[in-house]
Order: sequence, then structure tokens, then C-alpha cells
Amino acid sequence: MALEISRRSLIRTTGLIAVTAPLVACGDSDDPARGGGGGGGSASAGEDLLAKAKRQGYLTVAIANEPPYTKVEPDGTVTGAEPEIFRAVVKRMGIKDIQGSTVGYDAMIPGLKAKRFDAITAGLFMKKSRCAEIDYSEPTVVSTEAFGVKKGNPEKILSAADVLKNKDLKIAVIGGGFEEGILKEKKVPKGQILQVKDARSGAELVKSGRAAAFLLPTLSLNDVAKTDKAIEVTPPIEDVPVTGSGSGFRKGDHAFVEKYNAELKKYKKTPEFEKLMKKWGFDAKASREATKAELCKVEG
Ligand code: 6CS
Repeated sequence: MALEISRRSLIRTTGLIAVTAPLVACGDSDDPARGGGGGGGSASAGEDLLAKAKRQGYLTVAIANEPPYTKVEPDGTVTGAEPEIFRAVVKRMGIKDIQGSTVGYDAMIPGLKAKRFDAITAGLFMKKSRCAEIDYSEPTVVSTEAFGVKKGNPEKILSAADVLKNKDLKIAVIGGGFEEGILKEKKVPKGQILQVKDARSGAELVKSGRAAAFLLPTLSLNDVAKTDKAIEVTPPIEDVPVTGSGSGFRKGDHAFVEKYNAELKKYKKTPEFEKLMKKWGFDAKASREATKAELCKVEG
């Protein structure tokens, strides 16, 4: 029920983007977001995550550089709703700093398990299969999905049902991302799904005509369309799930997650949270109404 309420309030939400307080990013060798700091840091044997964070003074988080969820500036500073919420909450836990590592969505859970970083703060949406593998916090950002299409939406693609009706339609999705899972769940044939690396390449596939549409979070597509006038964003899609993300942690760090959730709950009641969500175009009320239990029921 909560998710339905949030869908209605979410549909009214439109995306706004602004750049804010710098966080330092580090990443793979070819990553433009290189900044200070190294990977996940190593905990001494048996040391828990909070003790490690306080000892080394920071936590390393996986990000994707997909505004407004995460954004890496040319000089390597990291902003975006997810890292900024995480940074504000861990500061309340006595952790001074955060360092970002840019990773593809499909590599986030394996990388977390391999201790390449300490947490995921990228808008990695909750769903049953992911909730089985990692320990999510309570929700931070709740939103909707849309299609990026050519101006005028020539194929009139507005829903997953429209994709199923026309087997000639190719749909771009980020490989291993939540949207690929949605299409598979809807039984869209594999031959209609084109995997891309990121938002920019998905938009290029639509503009070239190789894909009829690009399925991605509404606010991420709004960000692409801000600078790429050839892309039009459909209204939020009614026949796919509302998306909700939390920060992702290793199953063994549950003691940290409990402390994190307690601080997150208090933080969500502050004007600072309201202001941060508004700045990035998200709905604070929907985030307060959603629960991890509900979002972890999403199939896919
Ligand atoms: O959770 C995911 O996999 C999706 N999340 C975002 C913020 N963008 C695309 C990605 O597929």
C-alpha cells in the first residue's frame, strides 16, 4: 500500500539537478573520477565496520556517476542524492569522510562482497534477488522509471505492454541493471533487449535509431535530456515497479546497518534532508513512507 501511495506522489515529481558539497572520488585506473584515497581499506582481523571507519577516518562507497543519484565532477568530487545522504548520516555516527569508487551497477554487489569498497551508495534499487545478497539500509531515494525516446516518441512507447506488443522494438537498458530485470520479468524476448554501459550510451543508441527507447529512472533521463535535446522523456511508466534504493552493505556488517538506520530515521525528519531531496528532484515524503520490507518484495 505504501508503495502505491508513493507512486501517486512520485508521478508529480520532476527532476532538478544542482551540484553541491564536494566528496572525493577514487576509482579504477581509467576512471576520470580519480581523486584522493584508495579502495575499501582493510579492516584488521575481526574489526567491525564502524571501528574501521573511525580508525581510518573514512568509508569507501561504490557510485555510478548517473545524476541525480550520483554525480562525479571533472575534478573528481562526488555529489548526488545517494552519497550526500550517506555522508550526512555517517557524519552523525562520527565518521568524518567518504571516498567514492566509480563502478558499473552489475559489478557493485560482487565488488562489495570482495571488499573493494565498504558500501554501495549509487541508487542500486532494492529487489528480491539483491536483498538476498546484501544488507540494505531503510530506503533513501524512491522514484519512477521512464523511457527515453526520439523527439515526438514516433513508436508511441509508453509502457512495458507497448514493448511486448511490437516484437520489432529494441529497448536499451544498462547491462545487469534493474531495468533489464524489469523487462525479463515482463517476458520481453532477449532479442529485444540491448545492453549498454551507461546513460550516455543508451541515449546514443536511441538517437542512432538502433534502439526505439532507453529504459532508465525518470530523473536520470531528465538529466540526459537537459543537455541532449534530441531525447524526449516519457511520463513515468505505470506498469513497472516504483524504484527504491538504500545504502547497500555486506551481510556481515548488520551491526553497522542497525546504527545507520537509527541515524537515518532521525535524519529523514530534518529540514536538511528535505532540502537535499528537493535539490536533486526527489520526494522526501515518498522516501519516508517506503520501507525496505516492501521494496525487497519487487521481483526481478
Ligand atoms: O539499480 C539499478 O540497477 C539502476 N539504478 C539506477 C540509479 N540507474 C540505472 C540502474 O540500472
